[in-house]
Amino acid sequence: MTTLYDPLNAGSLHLANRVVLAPLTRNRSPDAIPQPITATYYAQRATAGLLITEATAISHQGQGYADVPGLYGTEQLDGWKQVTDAVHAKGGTIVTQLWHVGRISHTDLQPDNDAPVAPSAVQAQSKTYLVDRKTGAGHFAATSEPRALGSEEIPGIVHDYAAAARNAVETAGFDGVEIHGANGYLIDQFLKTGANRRTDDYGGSIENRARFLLEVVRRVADAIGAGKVGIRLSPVTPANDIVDADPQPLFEHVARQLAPLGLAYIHVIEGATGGPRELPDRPFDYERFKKAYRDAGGQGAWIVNNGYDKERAEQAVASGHADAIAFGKPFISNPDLVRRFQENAPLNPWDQSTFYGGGEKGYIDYPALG
Ligand code: 8OZ
Repeated sequence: MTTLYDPLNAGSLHLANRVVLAPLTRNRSPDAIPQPITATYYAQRATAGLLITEATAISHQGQGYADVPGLYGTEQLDGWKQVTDAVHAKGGTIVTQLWHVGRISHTDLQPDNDAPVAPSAVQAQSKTYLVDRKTGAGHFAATSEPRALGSEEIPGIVHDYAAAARNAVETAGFDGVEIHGANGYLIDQFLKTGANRRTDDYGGSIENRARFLLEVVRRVADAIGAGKVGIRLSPVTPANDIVDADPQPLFEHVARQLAPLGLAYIHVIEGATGGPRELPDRPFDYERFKKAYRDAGGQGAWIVNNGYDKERAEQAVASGHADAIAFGKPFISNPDLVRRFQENAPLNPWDQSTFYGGGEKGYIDYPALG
């Protein structure tokens, strides 16, 4: 029987075990540059089978929050190289998450203070986080009204994903990338009817709404090799005011199209991101979703996330529900989570007040077992 602590090959990635660090936004990268404490934070967690970094902007236009990192500037890549060197020195495997927020942004964060871009000019009822440069004080702000992307602009954004992937692997030393296709950001906005009102080849039918996602995945795979590429999807999350009228056939189509591409893994958020696993008004059959991928020949690892504890995770791997499990909050407060699981050791509680922004406190000061 396969256990949570067995190794796993996912495309070109070799995981020492099936405990994965979920991507977690921490807002500690001023000017989008990862800091020395960022390297410490990830290196402390290097015993995970796979570390997925916090969401990282592929371009200035892809930025949506204060102090989140990027993959498009020299200093950003230098900062990330310190991170990957520190993780590799400890024998870890690390991929970075490629992020374009689309409409989940604010004019203050955009090039020339322009409107954020989106499939359609539909404002999200959502908040972003800004920092006053003069006082350093942070505050939440409503996301700005976006403008609809012209179809002639789309190839440039697809190119930005591929360029960021190349920067990540060739310059910053990452083992691969995860494409952020979840949580109501740009790719999810194209996928779902609540945000996509387009009448061109990128809107309307399921095939058209999935087109942007598939163009991005193919171009990134061409740039760095499909075996180094994963994708995160969230079929029914309400995060960032996103909704689809009929997610089951949409995601089964996506699964069938992804299957032949030879990706390293598919990473699925089950339910509401960081919230309930079951949403009575948004039913979804995850087994059918996975079956659509496997029946179409998909061989990537199947990683799941959302509210898993040790028992549920061990059970999910033993039963074949998933190949690996991503943990968020427990991994923030337990850098040695794998060892604690294996030894049945108690877990440190997490401090929600230090999740976003700040410095070392609540970031690199959670104790490991002696
Ligand atoms: C929390 C705060 C800001 C961004 C996501 C990248 O939900 C995020 C995020 C989470 O995927």
